[in-house]
Amino acid sequence: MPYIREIITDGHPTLRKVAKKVDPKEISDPLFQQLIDDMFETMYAAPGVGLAAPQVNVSKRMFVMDVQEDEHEPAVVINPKIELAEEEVEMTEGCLSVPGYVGEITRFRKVAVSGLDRNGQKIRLEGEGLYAQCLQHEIDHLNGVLYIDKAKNIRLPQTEEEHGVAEAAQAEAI
Ligand code: GNR
Ligand code: NI
Repeated sequence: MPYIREIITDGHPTLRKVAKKVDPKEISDPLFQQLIDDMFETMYAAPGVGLAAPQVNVSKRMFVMDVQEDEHEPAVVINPKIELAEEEVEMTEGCLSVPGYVGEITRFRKVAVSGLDRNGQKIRLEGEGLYAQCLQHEIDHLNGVLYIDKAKNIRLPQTEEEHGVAEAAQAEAI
């Protein structure tokens, strides 16, 4: 059974490490499959639209996400690599590991990411807007980077929409 894991916050050293590549042979390990299930459970409980393994104190290059926008499916991405990045735009961002705050960050409007899924099969995800923003945010976590390192005007949320971002809910759903 999946369980909710503790999400570590800024100041915990694991968030600052460069996470280790996952050996594809490890993906079929029941403990690794359990980690994936637990990460979904933890992300939905938060609630959040993405969660990277370092946020549950596991320094491995994998994340889960579920951005219900443009009919995107929930995804697990192991050993992700950015294959395409187009057009820089400013976006409002929050993070479950920096609870309560939002900031403005420059992200690519559109990205494509390759990696492996939970069956070890090659996948390629492509999207725009919040979906692209989330992919970039999660890959940053795998490199020990938090959005507050790059963002400006980090603040307590001022509007309902910003509250939505800070609570890591999808801004559009507010
Ligand atoms: O749930 C989340 N929402 C969010 C909103 C705007 C930009 C990035 C994100 S990711 C965040 C969950 C999280 O901290 N993932 O690492
Ligand atoms: Ni985050």
